[in-house]
This record gives sequence, structure tokens and C-alpha cells, in this order.
Amino acid sequence: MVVLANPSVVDQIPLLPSPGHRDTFAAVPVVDLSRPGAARAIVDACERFGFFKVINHGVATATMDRAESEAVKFFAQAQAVKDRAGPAYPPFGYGSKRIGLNGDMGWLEFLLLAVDSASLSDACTVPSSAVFRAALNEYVAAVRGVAVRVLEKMAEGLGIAPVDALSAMVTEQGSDQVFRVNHYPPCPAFQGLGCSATGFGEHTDPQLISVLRSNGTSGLQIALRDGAQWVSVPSDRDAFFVNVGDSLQVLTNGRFKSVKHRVVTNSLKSRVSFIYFAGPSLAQRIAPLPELLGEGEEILYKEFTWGEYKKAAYKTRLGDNRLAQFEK
Ligand code: GA4
Repeated sequence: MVVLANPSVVDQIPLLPSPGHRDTFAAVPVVDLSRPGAARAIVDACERFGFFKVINHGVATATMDRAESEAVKFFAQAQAVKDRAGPAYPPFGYGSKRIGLNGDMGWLEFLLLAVDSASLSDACTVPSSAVFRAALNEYVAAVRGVAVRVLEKMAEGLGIAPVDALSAMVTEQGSDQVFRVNHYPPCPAFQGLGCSATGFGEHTDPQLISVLRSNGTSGLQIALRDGAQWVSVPSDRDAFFVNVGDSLQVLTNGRFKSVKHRVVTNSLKSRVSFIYFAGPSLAQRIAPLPELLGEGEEILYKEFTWGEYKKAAYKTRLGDNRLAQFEK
């Protein structure tokens, strides 16, 4: 056996089966945000998959393109320059390959950023380029608007009043919103071997919802039937993809599914994605909404605050079932 004194970084990244054509999720639920049926369609998709695609969202293509091209420029800089914007933990900034604090690794580099109200938090000076910051701020304001509209439609579809019952958790002062820019460079090392490097390992998101937009490179996969099958989501740079997070699963007492997802790297093309994580304030109580409980329906979760959940989440590994310790 050959023992390498200094194994290359790619050896530390777990592998996944390369996606094939048969794994394509052709039936991604599509919600047209401009149509009256949107509320019903969102609820249906959240119950079935915890995942859907949003079209006719009203965000200008130029806003998305500008943010993307500035992100590409940022990641094209020399490693030493990017490292000056790090480390990502704690609590915000540039990171590479290490995800979280407990040893998870992926074939990516990223910016993890705090959002305050509708723009990047001034408390975090990364990214320092005024042009990149302005482009991200414009994008963040727009994507947050999409998240708010989705949460309003969701409340309408669930029949809960007032219309901002869910969205207010995200728009109120002190809400814990996070923005992530991910860059997955191509990884040709395993080309032709039937496997690919893990970009971002399987996990569920802890927040209420996450809103993702990527360039034209595929790689996102979601789990169907509780992880029994992984399907690839065809990329669409003009759309947003929304997934249900753990907190929304609890608020709906399990009616909506916090969907497991992951990213597989492409051997030839780089993938750039933006994800806005809509979280509530640290003090927000997360418990099934009484209006949604049927008569005699059993409450599935112990009560907790978002702050408690977040603290517990940072002690876990990426792929852990974080809700398990809060189940009754
Ligand atoms: C997953 C969703 C978001 O990307 C994130 C991630 C966070 C991080 O990268 O710091 C976590 C992960 C995410 C869940 C468990 C913990 C925390 C890495 C990790 C191992 C920003 C988030 O909020 O939770």
C-alpha cells in the first residue's frame, strides 16, 4: 500500500455517484408567482417534496447577472487575496472546503454572510469591494422580497391569518437571515470513473425556507422518499428554487417536509449559486401553529427557540438529523 505523506485535498472529499440522465427530476413542481393558483401550488409542493421552482418572480435578470458576474470575479482572485476575507467560521466570511465546525468537507469555496434587514450586515466588512457589495445588496433585497411573497402565499394556502403570519418572522427586526455564495470549481479528477466529488454533502436546512439561484450548471440533488432516491434538479438560471427548512417542518407539525439535498460537482463546468436562508429572530418560539393542528392531533416536537436550535445545529455534522433531538 502506498501511503501518501501529504494526500491531496481532493482525497479528503467524499465521493458520490455521478448523476445519470435517468436521475433527472423532470417533475419539479413549478409555481408561477404571478398566477392566482400560486398559494395552493406552494402548499401542495411543500407537502409532497418540500421543494419547488418559482417562475415569474419579477426579479430583473440584470440583478441576478450582475451579482453572478461579480461573484465570479471574486472567486477568480488569487487564493491569498480570498483568504484575507476569511475565515468563514466564526461567524462570517470566506471559506474553502471546510463546512461547519465538525469536519465536513466539500469541493467548494464560499462566502457566508449575515443579512441585516434587507441588505448585507454592516457589521461584516466582507466582501470589501464596493461594486461586489452593491451587486449583492441589490440581489439580497430582491431575493428577500421573493421569500416574503412565497411565505405570504404559503400562509394564504394554509389558511392562516394574518397574511404575514409566516413572513413577519423573517421581516421583523433582529431576524436571523443568512446569505451564502457558493462556487463549485470543476473537479475532473474522477471523470469517466462513475463518481464525482461531493460539492456540498446531504443535509437539511435549519431555517424556515431557503431560496436558491444558480448559474446554468446543474449539481443540486434532492432526496425523494426520505433519502431512498436522489434526483438531479435541472438548473434554470432564470428561476428560484425554494426548499422547506426544519423550522417550517416544525411550525406545520410535519405537514411540510424539510427536504434533504446535496450538490454533486461537475467534472467540466463550475457552478455558482446564491442561497438566501430565511431565519427568524433568535428568541422566536418554534412550535406547531395552533391553527394548523387538527382536532386531537398529536404535537410531534418539543418546544424550542430558533436560538436554541441554531446552537444545537452547530454541534452537529452536516448530514445529521438535527430535528431528532427535538422530537417528542
Ligand atoms: C446548512 C444550511 C446553511 O448553508 C447554513 C449551514 C451551516 C454552515 O455552513 O455554517 C451548517 C449547516 C447549514 C447545518 C449544520 C451546521 C451548520 C454547517 C453545519 C455543519 C449556513 C446553515 O444555517 O446551516
